[in-house]
Amino acid sequence: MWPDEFAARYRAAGYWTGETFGAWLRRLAAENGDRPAADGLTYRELDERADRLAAGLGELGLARGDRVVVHLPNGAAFLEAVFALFRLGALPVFALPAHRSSEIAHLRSASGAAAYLTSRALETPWDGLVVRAEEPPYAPPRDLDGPEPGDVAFLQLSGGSTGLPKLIPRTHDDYLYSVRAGAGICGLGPSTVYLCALPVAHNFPLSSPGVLGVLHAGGRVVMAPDPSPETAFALIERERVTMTALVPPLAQLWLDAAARTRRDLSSLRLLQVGGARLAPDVARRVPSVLGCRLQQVFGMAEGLVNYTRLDDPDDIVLTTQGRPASPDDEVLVVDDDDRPLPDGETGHLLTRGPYTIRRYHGDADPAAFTADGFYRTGDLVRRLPTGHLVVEGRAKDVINRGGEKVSPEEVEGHLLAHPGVLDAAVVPAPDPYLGERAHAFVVPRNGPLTGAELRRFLRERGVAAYKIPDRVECVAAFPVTGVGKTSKRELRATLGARLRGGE
Ligand code: J2J
Repeated sequence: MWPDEFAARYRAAGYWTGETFGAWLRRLAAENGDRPAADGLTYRELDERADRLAAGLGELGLARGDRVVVHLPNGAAFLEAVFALFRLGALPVFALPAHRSSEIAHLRSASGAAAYLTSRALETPWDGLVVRAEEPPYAPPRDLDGPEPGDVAFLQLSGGSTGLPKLIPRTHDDYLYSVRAGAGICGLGPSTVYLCALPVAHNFPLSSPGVLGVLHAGGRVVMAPDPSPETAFALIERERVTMTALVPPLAQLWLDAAARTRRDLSSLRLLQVGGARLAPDVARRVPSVLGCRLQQVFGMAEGLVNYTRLDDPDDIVLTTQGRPASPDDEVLVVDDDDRPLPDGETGHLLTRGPYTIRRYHGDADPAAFTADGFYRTGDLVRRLPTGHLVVEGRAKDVINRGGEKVSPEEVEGHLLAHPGVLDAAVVPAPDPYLGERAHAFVVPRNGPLTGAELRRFLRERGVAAYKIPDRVECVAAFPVTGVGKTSKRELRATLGARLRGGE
């Protein structure tokens, strides 16, 4: 993935330490033994279970290099499963709990997965090897060849780039570095108690510094079955949680609920918010209402993660999305012709570094990378002289629905599969709570169509609920650009104007 000279530099700098996830957990178990790791499991138990599950998965025929779709809710079983796969050198392909049959089928075909590791509550149809978390096929541990530190450890789903969701290959070396860097920035230690409220398979709660960062520091992970204030506040009180991570709409929900709760939230020291734009007035309420520090996190599953620092001045924490985790993260802000812009001007964010990919799995979408290996994030940012980035917008065709990324192209494809739909265009509509929601414009083929009917059609096709357009509107025709393409810009403007008109 990285040219030799870069790999050599990242090793020499101590970023890539040559450890695999399997060896890493073994070391943590030796260091932390009977200390609690996650959800009632000690470090040693997690390590032993990963060994026994790896052996059992091996007996079922899984081997190094195989891909396995992992579709599990938050819980210790997720950690057991992925560490078992890491030990085998098989690659987890991370699905989100919200995913349904259409997403699982896409992950399967894009990765060529050999098996599906799931739980009864989430399971979707799969023709082939299915392993359920309720019946883990443990077997006596045995020696396994295992992967190399430079091998791809897993495939993560891209939320960030235009088109159908792509798979992101992350190596043991690069991912462990991003986890260690994040753990240092957030000051994690053995007394850290992290509440995993977001779905653990997502890059943010998994690695920024998230569950893996807390394990690295010898801390304790508490898995929340859902991120509602009711569930989370009870866990914070009972487990004396010190830190958690949320997307902006949840932060808003928690702030509203915290003002009325009887739960004791006083153990909370740090709230990380990221995944989508955080409004400054919501940011401002975090310290006063929750009594803890705020950290903004602007990251992407492709790599680069920016954090505001714990000792940054308040105005930086409230109004920027942080600065890169690594001194060797290279960040360029460029104009439409890839010419670098001075600090303070808004442009396209390009990046490369010791934990940012240089290609997608199967070389999908090569245009997302420059000739010299920078990833085109699709984000429009402005850089301050301090190096902090402010996210100003987006150039890619993605809807960021409160942190959940929706590809309009994917949803349009599903809508076009309906026999009554001649054309479809999905665009973001401003929303005070989610930031954006999805609005589908549809041209019916013959006769009227209702939004309810189309939404039902998408549900029945097995599309995740968060991708189903919040509104569906039938129109006679789409506005077109000079070259005859559907003008999404004009459709977006229509929605914006309506909102301003109070419609
Ligand atoms: C505005 N937009 C943001 C922010 C991400 C940590 C945190 C988040 C993600 C994530 C992650 C944003 N303000 N604070 O992987 O490790 C938008 C950008 C970005 C895209 C990436 C992590 N934080 N975004 O959200 O892969 O548009 O990762 O390119 O899901 O989310 O989405 P994703």
